[in-house]
Amino acid sequence: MKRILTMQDLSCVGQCSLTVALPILSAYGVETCVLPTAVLSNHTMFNGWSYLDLTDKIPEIYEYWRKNNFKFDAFLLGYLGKSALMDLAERAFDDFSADGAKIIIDPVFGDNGKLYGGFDLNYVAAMRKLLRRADIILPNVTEACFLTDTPYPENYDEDFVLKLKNKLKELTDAEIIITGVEFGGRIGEFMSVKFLWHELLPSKKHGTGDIFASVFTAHYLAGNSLENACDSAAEFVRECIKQTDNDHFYGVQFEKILKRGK
Ligand code: PXL
Repeated sequence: MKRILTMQDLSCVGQCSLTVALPILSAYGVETCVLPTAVLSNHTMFNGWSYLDLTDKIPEIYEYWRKNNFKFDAFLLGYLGKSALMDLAERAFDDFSADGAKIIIDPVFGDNGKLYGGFDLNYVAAMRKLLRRADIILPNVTEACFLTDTPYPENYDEDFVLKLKNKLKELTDAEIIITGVEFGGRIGEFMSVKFLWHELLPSKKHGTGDIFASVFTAHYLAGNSLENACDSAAEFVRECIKQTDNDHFYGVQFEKILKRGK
């Protein structure tokens, strides 16, 4: 059984980050250890939020992990929240990696051409540096644009995404999977040298990137190819969106899909 450490915020309400990664990875049979970077009253797409920053507590957590010689087969990073956490993430990779441990980073700082509330360009710069350590990165188009200093276009095409990927290649040797690529009435991921297209649903929902990353990681750790892991994750997200009640505005009801056995 694989053991993963997932490092992201704990939003008390909002179906994202840890409240998504923990149930999903566990349901797929991955022993899931968590490192909450902050506790928020709710995610930042609601009307205001409280933010308990746990950055200063992490060195003490590491002390006990070192004492107990904990090692992880993989790391999944999502929303970290503060630039200072990037160094702590690197320390975790240095000190707690089992042999051949995989580092999967979803940079999580923006969408629709904009940074999420609470983020700035210093955070983007720190993330750019952290990505050098990754085996796989999962930026959406907005994040890929910020990371590569590329203006976010209203509309784009195949050629634009290819160029974006080539610019990301200059930042990291990781496998690059650009998520939420959307043009020509289709949505998908750009991976290696090709697009993986899926049915484009009329509604967009919050938190689907975190679900994608969790399901992708579970499939990848189970030994599936990157392409199959992407397809399975996209299929899972699509089902979540389809099964989510129309008036459920702040996330998707992924629990319905987990309950029925994925
Ligand atoms: O789904 C990404 C995410 C994670 N965590 C928090 C967020 C968001 C997106 O807004 O606010 C706290």
